[in-house]
Amino acid sequence: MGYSDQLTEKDLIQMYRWMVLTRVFEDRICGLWGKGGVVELPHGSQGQEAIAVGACYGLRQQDHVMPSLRTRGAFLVKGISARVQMAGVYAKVTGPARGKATAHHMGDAERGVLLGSGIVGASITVAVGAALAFKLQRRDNVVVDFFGDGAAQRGDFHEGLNFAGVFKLPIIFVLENNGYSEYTPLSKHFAGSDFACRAQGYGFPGMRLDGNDIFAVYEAVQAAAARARAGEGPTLLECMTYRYRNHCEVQPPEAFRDPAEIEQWQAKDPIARMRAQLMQRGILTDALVSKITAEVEAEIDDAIQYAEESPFPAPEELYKDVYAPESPELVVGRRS
Ligand SMILES: Cc1ncc(C[n+]2csc(CCOP(=O)(O)OP(=O)(O)O)c2C)c(N)n1
Ligand SMILES: [Mg+2]
Repeated sequence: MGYSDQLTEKDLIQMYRWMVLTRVFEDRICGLWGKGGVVELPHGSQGQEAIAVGACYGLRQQDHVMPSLRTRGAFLVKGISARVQMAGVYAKVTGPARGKATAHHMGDAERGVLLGSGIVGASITVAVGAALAFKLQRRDNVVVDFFGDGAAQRGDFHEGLNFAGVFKLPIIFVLENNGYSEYTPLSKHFAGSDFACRAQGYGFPGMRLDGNDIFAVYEAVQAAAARARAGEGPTLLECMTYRYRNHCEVQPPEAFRDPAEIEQWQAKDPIARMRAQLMQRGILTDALVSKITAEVEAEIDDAIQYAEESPFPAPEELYKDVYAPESPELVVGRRS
C-alpha cells in the first residue's frame, strides 16, 4: 500500500486546505503590494503549493525544513501561523525575529524551520550540516531541504550533495524546478536533460516527479524520509512545477514570458487538480469547498488586521537576539 492510501479523509481535506491557505495568503499580499503597509517584496509561490505542502505534511515536529524562496506552504504546515507570517510581511514586532526579518527567509527553531538565506544555494550546505547534527546526535529526524533550479547550478549544491552522500545523511533534497532562475529560462542555464540524474554521481537515488501532483510529492518524500530514518542516506527529488507570478512583484507575471506558457501551466494547477480528485472520490463537495474558501479568506483577513494593528519594533530591538549568548568555552578562551 502506498503512503497516500493511508491518508484519512481528514488528512486529505487538511492538505487541500493548506494549499488554499498558501494561495490566498500570497494572492492577497501580491494585491496589497505597492499600496503601503506591505514591506516584504512578495516572491509568490502560486502554482507551486503542492511541493511545500506535500513534502511537509506527514513530517514529524522534530524534522527540520530548510526553506527556499517559495516555501510559504512549508511555514504554514510546520506551524507558523498566518498571523505571524503576515506580521513579517508588514515588518512588525509580532513577526519573525521580532520585526528584524520579514517572513521571506524566516527561521523558527522551535518548529523545525532552519533559517534560510538570501544567497541562492548557500542554504544547501547549512541544511546538510543540520542533517549531520541529527546523525551525530543519533536522532532519527530528517531534514527537508528546498531550493530551486537556479540554486542547483551553484557550487554549494555539489559540495552539499557530495558530503551528504559520503556520510549517508538523513536529508531529502527537494528541488523545485519551476523552469526559471529569476528571469532566465532553464534552457539558457542548463544543458543537461534533468537534475535528478546528478544524484547518481553522489551515490544516492534521484528522481524527477510531477511537482503539481500533491500525492506524487507526498509519496516520494515519505519514502525518502523512511530511507533517511533507516540510515540509508539522502534522496534528491526534482519536482517539476511552474510559478504563475514573476520572480517577484517588481515585474508583472508575463514580463519575459509567453502568456500562453502561463496558461498552459494553469491548466495543471495543483489545487484545482486535488480538488477535482477529492470531489470525484466524494470527499469534497461544492459546499465544503466554499466553506474552506470562506474560512481561509477569514483567516487571512484576520492575519492582515493583526499585522496592520501590530506595532513596529522599538529602535532598541535592533540589538536584541543578534548574537548567541556567550558560551562558557568562549569566556574561558578569552580569560586564558
Ligand atoms: C548568489 C546569488 N546570486 C544571485 C542572487 C539573486 N537571485 C535571487 S533569487 C534568484 C533566482 C533563484 O532561482 P531558483 O533557484 O530557480 O529559485 P526560484 O526563484 O525559481 O524559486 C537569483 C538569481 C542571489 N540572491 N544570490
Ligand atoms: Mg527556479
